[in-house]
Amino acid sequence: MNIGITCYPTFGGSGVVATELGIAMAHRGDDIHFISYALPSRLNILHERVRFHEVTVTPYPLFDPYPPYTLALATKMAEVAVYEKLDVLHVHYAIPHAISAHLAKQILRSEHLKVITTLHGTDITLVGRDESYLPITKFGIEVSDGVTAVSQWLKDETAANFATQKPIDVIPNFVDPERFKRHDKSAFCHIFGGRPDDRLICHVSNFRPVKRIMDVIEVFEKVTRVVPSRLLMVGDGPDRSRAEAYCRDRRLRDRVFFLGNVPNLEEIVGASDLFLLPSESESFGMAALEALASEVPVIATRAGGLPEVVDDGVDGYLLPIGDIDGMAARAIEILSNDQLQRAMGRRAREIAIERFDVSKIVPRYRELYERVIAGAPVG
Ligand code: GMT
Repeated sequence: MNIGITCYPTFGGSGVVATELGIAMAHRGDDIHFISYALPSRLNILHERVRFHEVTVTPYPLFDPYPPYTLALATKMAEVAVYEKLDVLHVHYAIPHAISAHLAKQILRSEHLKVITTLHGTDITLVGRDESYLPITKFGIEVSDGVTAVSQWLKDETAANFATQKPIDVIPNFVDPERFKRHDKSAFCHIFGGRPDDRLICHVSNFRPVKRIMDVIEVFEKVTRVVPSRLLMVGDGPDRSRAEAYCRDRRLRDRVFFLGNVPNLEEIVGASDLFLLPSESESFGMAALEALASEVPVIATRAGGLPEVVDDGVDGYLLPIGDIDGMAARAIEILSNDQLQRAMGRRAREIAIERFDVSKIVPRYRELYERVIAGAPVG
Protein backbone atom coordinates (compact mmCIF):
# COMPACT_ATOMS: atom_id res chain seq x y z
CA MET A 1 0.00 0.00 0.00
CA ASN A 2 1.18 3.57 -0.65
CA ILE A 3 0.57 5.69 2.42
CA GLY A 4 1.04 9.42 2.98
CA ILE A 5 1.51 10.51 6.59
CA THR A 6 1.26 14.07 7.83
CA CYS A 7 2.07 15.13 11.38
CA TYR A 8 3.66 17.92 13.38
CA PRO A 9 7.35 17.13 13.03
CA THR A 10 8.56 18.68 16.27
CA PHE A 11 8.72 16.90 19.62
CA GLY A 12 5.26 15.86 20.77
CA GLY A 13 3.28 12.69 21.18
CA SER A 14 1.29 12.90 17.95
CA GLY A 15 4.42 13.30 15.80
CA VAL A 16 6.07 10.43 17.67
CA VAL A 17 3.11 8.10 17.09
CA ALA A 18 2.85 9.09 13.40
CA THR A 19 6.56 8.52 12.82
CA GLU A 20 6.74 5.20 14.65
CA LEU A 21 3.63 4.02 12.77
CA GLY A 22 5.15 4.93 9.41
CA ILE A 23 8.44 3.20 10.22
CA ALA A 24 6.64 0.07 11.46
CA MET A 25 4.52 -0.07 8.29
CA ALA A 26 7.59 0.38 6.08
CA HIS A 27 9.21 -2.59 7.85
CA ARG A 28 6.06 -4.58 7.02
CA GLY A 29 6.32 -3.72 3.31
CA ASP A 30 4.24 -0.57 2.76
CA ASP A 31 5.63 2.52 1.02
CA ILE A 32 5.47 5.51 3.34
CA HIS A 33 5.61 9.19 2.37
CA PHE A 34 5.93 11.68 5.20
CA ILE A 35 4.61 15.11 4.21
CA SER A 36 5.39 17.98 6.57
CA TYR A 37 7.31 21.24 6.92
CA ALA A 38 10.32 19.53 8.53
CA LEU A 39 11.71 16.05 9.00
CA PRO A 40 9.83 14.43 11.93
CA SER A 41 12.12 14.38 14.96
CA ARG A 42 11.99 10.60 15.41
CA LEU A 43 12.51 9.90 11.71
CA ASN A 44 16.16 9.10 12.20
CA ILE A 45 16.46 5.98 10.06
CA LEU A 46 17.16 5.45 6.40
CA HIS A 47 14.72 2.96 4.95
CA GLU A 48 14.16 2.18 1.29
CA ARG A 49 10.39 2.40 1.76
CA VAL A 50 10.37 5.72 3.63
CA ARG A 51 10.43 9.09 1.86
CA PHE A 52 10.12 12.61 3.20
CA HIS A 53 8.41 15.41 1.22
CA GLU A 54 9.03 18.87 2.61
CA VAL A 55 6.28 21.49 2.47
CA THR A 56 7.61 24.97 1.80
CA VAL A 57 5.44 28.05 1.93
CA THR A 58 6.54 30.49 -0.75
CA PRO A 59 7.09 33.87 0.92
CA TYR A 60 5.16 36.85 -0.41
CA PRO A 61 4.77 40.25 1.29
CA LEU A 62 0.97 40.01 1.27
CA PHE A 63 1.18 36.73 3.21
CA ASP A 64 2.92 38.38 6.17
CA PRO A 65 2.37 37.60 8.99
CA TYR A 66 0.17 34.59 8.11
CA PRO A 67 1.77 32.41 5.44
CA PRO A 68 -0.88 29.92 4.18
CA TYR A 69 0.68 26.66 5.38
CA THR A 70 -2.63 24.79 5.19
CA LEU A 71 -2.83 25.51 1.45
CA ALA A 72 0.83 24.74 0.75
CA LEU A 73 0.35 21.44 2.60
CA ALA A 74 -2.80 20.61 0.58
CA THR A 75 -0.94 21.31 -2.66
CA LYS A 76 1.99 19.10 -1.63
CA MET A 77 -0.39 16.34 -0.51
CA ALA A 78 -2.14 16.42 -3.90
CA GLU A 79 1.21 16.35 -5.74
CA VAL A 80 2.56 13.42 -3.71
CA ALA A 81 -0.77 11.57 -3.99
CA VAL A 82 -0.60 11.69 -7.79
CA TYR A 83 3.08 10.92 -8.31
CA GLU A 84 3.38 8.30 -5.58
CA LYS A 85 -0.08 6.82 -6.26
CA LEU A 86 -1.16 7.16 -2.64
CA ASP A 87 -4.02 4.96 -1.45
CA VAL A 88 -4.32 6.62 1.92
CA LEU A 89 -3.43 9.98 3.45
CA HIS A 90 -3.22 9.44 7.19
CA VAL A 91 -3.12 12.73 9.09
CA HIS A 92 -2.24 13.02 12.75
CA TYR A 93 -3.78 15.92 14.67
CA ALA A 94 -6.97 17.29 13.15
CA ILE A 95 -6.00 20.94 12.74
CA PRO A 96 -5.07 21.86 10.06
CA HIS A 97 -4.05 18.49 8.64
CA ALA A 98 -7.52 17.01 8.11
CA ILE A 99 -8.56 20.16 6.25
CA SER A 100 -5.49 20.12 4.01
CA ALA A 101 -6.08 16.43 3.22
CA HIS A 102 -9.72 17.14 2.34
CA LEU A 103 -8.61 19.98 0.06
CA ALA A 104 -6.06 17.69 -1.61
CA LYS A 105 -8.86 15.24 -2.41
CA GLN A 106 -10.93 18.07 -3.82
CA ILE A 107 -8.03 19.34 -5.94
CA LEU A 108 -7.62 15.86 -7.40
CA ARG A 109 -11.38 15.16 -7.55
CA SER A 110 -10.28 11.76 -6.36
CA GLU A 111 -12.50 8.96 -5.10
CA HIS A 112 -9.48 6.70 -4.83
CA LEU A 113 -7.53 8.65 -2.22
CA LYS A 114 -8.84 7.98 1.31
CA VAL A 115 -8.25 10.30 4.25
CA ILE A 116 -7.81 8.91 7.76
CA THR A 117 -7.61 11.36 10.66
CA THR A 118 -6.17 10.36 14.02
CA LEU A 119 -7.23 12.52 16.95
CA HIS A 120 -4.51 12.83 19.57
CA GLY A 121 -5.89 15.01 22.32
CA THR A 122 -5.21 18.71 22.38
CA ASP A 123 -6.61 18.94 18.83
CA ILE A 124 -9.95 18.09 20.49
CA THR A 125 -9.63 19.15 24.12
CA LEU A 126 -7.88 22.53 23.75
CA VAL A 127 -7.56 23.76 20.16
CA GLY A 128 -10.70 22.16 18.78
CA ARG A 129 -12.87 23.41 21.63
CA ASP A 130 -11.82 26.99 21.01
CA GLU A 131 -14.74 28.70 19.32
CA SER A 132 -12.57 29.96 16.48
CA TYR A 133 -11.57 26.40 15.58
CA LEU A 134 -14.55 24.28 16.64
CA PRO A 135 -16.56 24.36 13.38
CA ILE A 136 -13.52 23.66 11.19
CA THR A 137 -12.35 20.83 13.47
CA LYS A 138 -15.82 19.25 13.35
CA PHE A 139 -15.83 19.64 9.57
CA GLY A 140 -12.38 18.00 9.30
CA ILE A 141 -13.60 15.03 11.34
CA GLU A 142 -16.81 14.63 9.37
CA VAL A 143 -15.25 14.75 5.90
CA SER A 144 -12.56 12.19 6.78
CA ASP A 145 -13.11 8.69 5.39
CA GLY A 146 -11.99 7.18 8.69
CA VAL A 147 -11.34 8.66 12.12
CA THR A 148 -9.42 7.16 15.01
CA ALA A 149 -8.89 8.30 18.59
CA VAL A 150 -6.02 7.15 20.80
CA SER A 151 -8.28 6.33 23.77
CA GLN A 152 -11.90 5.59 24.57
CA TRP A 153 -11.92 8.75 26.68
CA LEU A 154 -10.91 10.86 23.67
CA LYS A 155 -13.56 9.20 21.51
CA ASP A 156 -16.22 10.05 24.11
CA GLU A 157 -14.94 13.64 24.46
CA THR A 158 -15.06 14.10 20.71
CA ALA A 159 -18.61 12.80 20.41
CA ALA A 160 -19.74 15.00 23.32
CA ASN A 161 -17.94 18.23 22.44
CA PHE A 162 -18.48 18.19 18.71
CA ALA A 163 -21.97 16.71 18.75
CA THR A 164 -20.91 14.38 15.96
CA GLN A 165 -22.24 10.95 14.98
CA LYS A 166 -19.08 10.24 13.00
CA PRO A 167 -17.92 6.68 13.72
CA ILE A 168 -14.58 6.71 15.52
CA ASP A 169 -12.27 3.71 15.90
CA VAL A 170 -10.30 3.59 19.15
CA ILE A 171 -6.76 2.49 18.34
CA PRO A 172 -4.48 3.07 21.31
CA ASN A 173 -0.89 4.22 21.05
CA PHE A 174 1.81 1.59 21.05
CA VAL A 175 5.37 0.95 22.17
CA ASP A 176 8.31 -1.06 20.88
CA PRO A 177 9.41 -3.16 23.88
CA GLU A 178 12.74 -3.89 22.22
CA ARG A 179 13.53 -0.22 22.35
CA PHE A 180 11.91 0.75 25.64
CA LYS A 181 13.26 -1.63 28.26
CA ARG A 182 15.23 -1.63 31.51
CA HIS A 183 18.62 0.10 31.30
CA ASP A 184 21.55 0.11 33.69
CA LYS A 185 21.33 3.16 35.95
CA SER A 186 24.83 3.15 37.43
CA ALA A 187 26.31 5.43 34.76
CA PHE A 188 23.50 7.94 35.19
CA CYS A 189 23.81 8.28 38.99
CA HIS A 190 27.44 9.14 38.47
CA ILE A 191 26.70 11.70 35.73
CA PHE A 192 24.13 13.44 37.91
CA GLY A 193 26.42 13.53 40.94
CA GLY A 194 24.48 11.02 42.99
CA ARG A 195 25.41 7.86 44.86
CA PRO A 196 24.70 4.48 43.21
CA ASP A 197 21.68 3.84 45.43
CA ASP A 198 20.13 7.27 44.88
CA ARG A 199 16.76 7.05 43.14
CA LEU A 200 16.20 8.49 39.70
CA ILE A 201 12.81 10.10 39.08
CA CYS A 202 11.93 11.06 35.52
CA HIS A 203 9.46 13.31 33.73
CA VAL A 204 9.15 13.69 29.95
CA SER A 205 6.91 16.25 28.24
CA ASN A 206 6.70 19.41 26.18
CA PHE A 207 6.57 21.51 29.40
CA ARG A 208 3.26 23.11 28.46
CA PRO A 209 0.85 24.28 31.19
CA VAL A 210 -1.32 21.17 30.71
CA LYS A 211 1.62 19.05 31.96
CA ARG A 212 1.80 20.88 35.34
CA ILE A 213 5.58 20.58 35.59
CA MET A 214 5.62 22.69 38.78
CA ASP A 215 3.75 19.77 40.39
CA VAL A 216 6.57 17.48 39.29
CA ILE A 217 9.12 19.69 41.04
CA GLU A 218 7.01 20.09 44.19
CA VAL A 219 6.43 16.35 44.45
CA PHE A 220 10.15 15.79 44.01
CA GLU A 221 10.97 18.37 46.69
CA LYS A 222 8.92 16.38 49.19
CA VAL A 223 10.31 13.02 48.08
CA THR A 224 13.97 14.02 48.16
CA ARG A 225 13.67 15.06 51.82
CA VAL A 226 12.89 11.42 52.65
CA VAL A 227 14.50 9.37 49.87
CA PRO A 228 17.86 10.54 48.39
CA SER A 229 17.02 11.09 44.75
CA ARG A 230 17.63 13.01 41.52
CA LEU A 231 14.99 14.38 39.14
CA LEU A 232 15.56 14.18 35.39
CA MET A 233 13.38 16.62 33.45
CA VAL A 234 13.37 15.61 29.78
CA GLY A 235 11.89 17.87 27.09
CA ASP A 236 11.48 21.57 26.65
CA GLY A 237 8.73 24.15 26.38
CA PRO A 238 7.15 27.32 27.74
CA ASP A 239 7.18 26.42 31.46
CA ARG A 240 10.83 25.41 31.61
CA SER A 241 12.25 28.82 32.61
CA ARG A 242 9.81 29.17 35.49
CA ALA A 243 10.61 25.68 36.72
CA GLU A 244 14.36 26.27 36.46
CA ALA A 245 14.06 29.58 38.33
CA TYR A 246 12.10 27.82 41.10
CA CYS A 247 14.81 25.16 41.38
CA ARG A 248 17.50 27.85 41.61
CA ASP A 249 15.57 29.68 44.36
CA ARG A 250 14.97 26.49 46.32
CA ARG A 251 18.57 25.32 45.95
CA LEU A 252 17.50 22.23 44.04
CA ARG A 253 19.86 22.75 41.12
CA ASP A 254 22.23 19.98 42.26
CA ARG A 255 19.35 17.47 42.26
CA VAL A 256 17.07 18.57 39.42
CA PHE A 257 18.47 18.28 35.89
CA PHE A 258 16.81 19.88 32.87
CA LEU A 259 18.10 17.77 30.01
CA GLY A 260 16.20 19.19 27.02
CA ASN A 261 15.11 16.97 24.13
CA VAL A 262 17.72 14.27 24.56
CA PRO A 263 18.48 11.82 21.75
CA ASN A 264 18.89 8.86 24.15
CA LEU A 265 15.42 9.09 25.67
CA GLU A 266 15.00 5.34 26.06
CA GLU A 267 18.23 5.01 28.10
CA ILE A 268 17.20 7.76 30.50
CA VAL A 269 13.63 6.53 30.94
CA GLY A 270 14.84 2.92 31.25
CA ALA A 271 17.39 3.82 33.94
CA SER A 272 14.77 5.58 36.09
CA ASP A 273 13.09 4.23 39.21
CA LEU A 274 9.88 6.20 38.92
CA PHE A 275 8.05 8.29 36.31
CA LEU A 276 5.84 11.28 37.16
CA LEU A 277 3.06 12.56 34.90
CA PRO A 278 0.78 14.92 36.91
CA SER A 279 -1.04 16.35 33.85
CA GLU A 280 -4.21 18.39 33.95
CA SER A 281 -5.43 16.41 30.95
CA GLU A 282 -3.89 13.64 28.88
CA SER A 283 -5.74 11.83 26.12
CA PHE A 284 -3.40 8.87 26.41
CA GLY A 285 0.02 9.57 27.93
CA MET A 286 2.56 8.16 25.49
CA ALA A 287 5.45 9.06 27.80
CA ALA A 288 3.83 7.02 30.60
CA LEU A 289 3.51 4.01 28.30
CA GLU A 290 7.19 4.22 27.33
CA ALA A 291 8.09 4.29 31.04
CA LEU A 292 5.87 1.29 31.83
CA ALA A 293 7.44 -0.72 29.00
CA SER A 294 10.83 0.13 30.56
CA GLU A 295 9.75 -1.44 33.90
CA VAL A 296 9.34 1.97 35.49
CA PRO A 297 6.25 2.45 37.73
CA VAL A 298 4.23 5.57 36.94
CA ILE A 299 2.54 8.05 39.24
CA ALA A 300 0.03 10.05 37.24
CA THR A 301 -3.24 11.90 37.59
CA ARG A 302 -6.63 10.28 37.16
CA ALA A 303 -7.21 12.47 34.11
CA GLY A 304 -8.42 11.82 30.58
CA GLY A 305 -7.22 8.55 29.10
CA LEU A 306 -4.50 7.90 31.70
CA PRO A 307 -6.61 5.25 33.54
CA GLU A 308 -6.60 3.31 30.23
CA VAL A 309 -2.79 3.21 30.38
CA VAL A 310 -1.81 3.08 34.07
CA ASP A 311 -3.41 0.41 36.30
CA ASP A 312 -3.90 2.08 39.66
CA GLY A 313 -2.15 0.08 42.40
CA VAL A 314 -0.75 -2.44 39.91
CA ASP A 315 1.93 -0.71 37.85
CA GLY A 316 1.73 2.70 39.49
CA TYR A 317 -0.76 5.01 41.13
CA LEU A 318 -3.39 7.48 39.90
CA LEU A 319 -4.18 10.52 42.03
CA PRO A 320 -6.39 13.60 41.75
CA ILE A 321 -5.03 16.53 39.72
CA GLY A 322 -2.89 18.76 41.96
CA ASP A 323 -2.66 16.27 44.85
CA ILE A 324 1.03 16.96 45.55
CA ASP A 325 0.99 15.37 49.01
CA GLY A 326 -0.73 12.23 47.73
CA MET A 327 1.68 11.84 44.82
CA ALA A 328 4.69 12.42 47.08
CA ALA A 329 3.43 9.82 49.59
CA ARG A 330 2.97 7.22 46.85
CA ALA A 331 6.38 8.05 45.37
CA ILE A 332 8.04 7.59 48.76
CA GLU A 333 6.14 4.31 49.24
CA ILE A 334 7.49 2.94 45.92
CA LEU A 335 11.01 4.34 46.17
CA SER A 336 11.65 3.13 49.69
CA ASN A 337 10.55 -0.44 48.97
CA ASP A 338 12.79 -2.21 46.41
CA GLN A 339 10.55 -5.24 46.24
CA LEU A 340 7.42 -3.20 45.53
CA GLN A 341 9.23 -1.07 42.94
CA ARG A 342 10.54 -4.12 41.09
CA ALA A 343 7.21 -5.98 41.24
CA MET A 344 5.31 -2.96 39.89
CA GLY A 345 7.97 -2.45 37.22
CA ARG A 346 7.81 -6.05 36.04
CA ARG A 347 4.01 -5.99 35.91
CA ALA A 348 4.17 -2.66 34.07
CA ARG A 349 6.21 -4.16 31.26
CA GLU A 350 3.98 -7.24 31.05
CA ILE A 351 0.86 -5.10 30.74
CA ALA A 352 2.50 -2.75 28.22
CA ILE A 353 3.39 -5.73 26.05
CA GLU A 354 0.00 -7.42 26.49
CA ARG A 355 -2.00 -4.34 25.49
CA PHE A 356 0.20 -1.92 23.60
CA ASP A 357 2.95 -3.85 21.78
CA VAL A 358 3.69 -2.31 18.38
CA SER A 359 3.15 -5.72 16.76
CA LYS A 360 -0.44 -5.82 18.05
CA ILE A 361 -1.50 -2.25 17.35
CA VAL A 362 0.01 -1.42 13.95
CA PRO A 363 -2.01 -4.17 12.16
CA ARG A 364 -5.17 -2.50 13.48
CA TYR A 365 -4.35 0.65 11.50
CA ARG A 366 -3.60 -1.49 8.45
CA GLU A 367 -6.99 -3.24 8.81
CA LEU A 368 -8.70 0.14 9.09
CA TYR A 369 -7.05 1.32 5.85
CA GLU A 370 -8.27 -1.83 4.11
CA ARG A 371 -11.82 -1.41 5.43
CA VAL A 372 -11.92 2.23 4.33
CA ILE A 373 -10.56 1.41 0.88
CA ALA A 374 -13.12 -1.39 0.52
CA GLY A 375 -15.87 1.04 1.52
CA ALA A 376 -16.81 -1.15 4.52
CA PRO A 377 -18.32 0.48 7.63
CA VAL A 378 -15.81 1.94 10.08
CA GLY A 379 -16.03 2.87 13.75
O1 GMT B 1 1.15 16.10 25.03
C1 GMT B 1 1.08 17.03 24.25
O2 GMT B 1 0.75 18.16 24.57
C2 GMT B 1 1.41 16.80 22.81
C3 GMT B 1 0.29 16.11 22.15
C4 GMT B 1 0.58 15.97 20.69
O3 GMT B 1 -0.39 15.98 19.96
O4 GMT B 1 1.69 15.85 20.24
O5 GMT B 1 0.09 14.84 22.79
C5 GMT B 1 -1.16 14.26 22.68
O6 GMT B 1 -0.99 13.12 21.84
C6 GMT B 1 -0.20 12.06 22.41
C7 GMT B 1 -0.06 10.96 21.36
O7 GMT B 1 -1.28 10.41 21.04
C8 GMT B 1 -0.85 11.56 23.69
O8 GMT B 1 -0.07 10.51 24.25
C9 GMT B 1 -0.94 12.72 24.69
O9 GMT B 1 -1.64 12.24 25.83
C10 GMT B 1 -1.70 13.88 24.07
N1 GMT B 1 -1.59 15.04 24.97
C11 GMT B 1 -2.64 15.53 25.63
O10 GMT B 1 -3.76 15.06 25.57
C12 GMT B 1 -2.35 16.70 26.52
